[in-house]
Amino acid sequence: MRTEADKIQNFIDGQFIEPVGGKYLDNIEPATGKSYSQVADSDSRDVDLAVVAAEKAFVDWSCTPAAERSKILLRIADLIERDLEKFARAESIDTGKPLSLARTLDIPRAVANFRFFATAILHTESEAHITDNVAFNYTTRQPRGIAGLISPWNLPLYLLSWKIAPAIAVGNIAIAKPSELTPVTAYMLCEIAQEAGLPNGVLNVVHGTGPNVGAAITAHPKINTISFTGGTVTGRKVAEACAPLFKKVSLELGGKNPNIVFADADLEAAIAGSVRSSFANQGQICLCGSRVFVERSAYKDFVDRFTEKASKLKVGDPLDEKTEQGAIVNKTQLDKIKFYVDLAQEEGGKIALGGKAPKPINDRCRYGYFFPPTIITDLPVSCRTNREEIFGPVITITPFDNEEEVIGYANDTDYGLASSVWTQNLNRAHRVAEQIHTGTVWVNCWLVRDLRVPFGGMKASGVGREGGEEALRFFTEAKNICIAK
Ligand code: TXE
Repeated sequence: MRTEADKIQNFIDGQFIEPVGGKYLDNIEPATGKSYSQVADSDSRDVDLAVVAAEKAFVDWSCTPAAERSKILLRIADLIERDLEKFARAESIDTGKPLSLARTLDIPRAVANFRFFATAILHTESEAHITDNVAFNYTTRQPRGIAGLISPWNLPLYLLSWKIAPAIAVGNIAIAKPSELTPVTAYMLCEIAQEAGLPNGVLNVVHGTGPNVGAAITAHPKINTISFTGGTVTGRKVAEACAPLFKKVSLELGGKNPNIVFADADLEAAIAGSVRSSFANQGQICLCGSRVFVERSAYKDFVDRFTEKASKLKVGDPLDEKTEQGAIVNKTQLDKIKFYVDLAQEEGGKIALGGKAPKPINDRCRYGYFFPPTIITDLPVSCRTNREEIFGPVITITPFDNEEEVIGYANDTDYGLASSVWTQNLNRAHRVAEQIHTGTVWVNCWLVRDLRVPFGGMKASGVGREGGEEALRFFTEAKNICIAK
């Protein structure tokens, strides 16, 4: 299996092929800042080829029995699991995340995505409605056709498989575009799909930039379903491109998630959970709790202990087994993080931890993109640092005096993706969770995942829900057949 130092080609109609324009982009390893492979720099001509293959493949795949589709998806899951270590290493090199995180989170969750949807399609219920003495209605759910699946760089295989698995499980064809920054695991997935016996053309992957490939996918009249995960600004462009063509669209966008700690919480658990939710994957998870609010009576104790714990996170070479904080995905993102740390200080914030790029990690990583866990206090709630998504290991901590106040703080953002509440008071947990405007509220936990629950954001964090039944419905078209009695 090729994972490094190679040309990452497109996968269309079951074949690895050169992009029509013959161009490639450098694929940079974040930990070293050096190019280590080349990725196809495709354009609309490659998307056109994928659509031709997709139309052809749809004829048979949409009629393939669910049990047969299920078997192939289960095989894909088994094969990723067989190669888990290779996938984890490839993803660590490609993204800069610690190998241990890729091994325990991203890749196992990608396996789980395929297994879940492979079996979910075997257990769906059909709906029928009797209309008095007048008619009998039954609803069919048919695959929609060709789905354009566009994903970001932070959890490449996990997020792409979260889209590919339900789309093809219900009989659609997938045209996927991974982020041009992290293309390797999508490439490896295509090899696995071939080995698993997925018919040619059912999964097509077109690599390249957003403006060249992503925009061609959203503009293509024959791709009628778009599932997008990425930044809010890009999400708006996707929505604008899709609206005139009446495409069905799901948008999973950014977040500025509140993490609320009440004084009655189990502080030990809240601190451990908050260190994770603040800094996992160097804070580059849309669900990270980047705004921490702590009830004033526990504030000092929390800040001291939280800072102490975060200071012990080992920033290092992502491939080192002991590393807990790897590299930032690229220089642009690193510069963005530095910009916000400067801005926070201009806005009156105090740096309680971090704030400056570390000394070179080791010789291999001398030119890598590293930034340490950074904690900022003393900022007003409504400042830019507290409102705009940074997407890095930088969080703010703010005290609050009562429930009403902190609910106001939590909701004082354009985003509404996820939140956490730490308290041992059950009534309070329910009360506060009800009033926070986010698609997910975790109580005394973070990132716990049940694939059956609806997942998605409110406000600028997106439109639509993924996961379980929601995904099966998103990727199918309901039709009602009404028969007169
Ligand atoms: O994301 P983009 P970027 C946030 C984070 C980050 C910001 C921008 O704050 O700093 O988004 O990061 C493709 N039409 N998140 O620039 O551009 C692109 O090639 C169609 C949050 O990497 O949104 C990639 O495949 N597609 C997020 C995908 O969209 C387009 C995770 C996402 O890239 C396109 C990552 C276009 N016009 C970043 N332009 C999360 N919520 O998980 C780009 N793309």
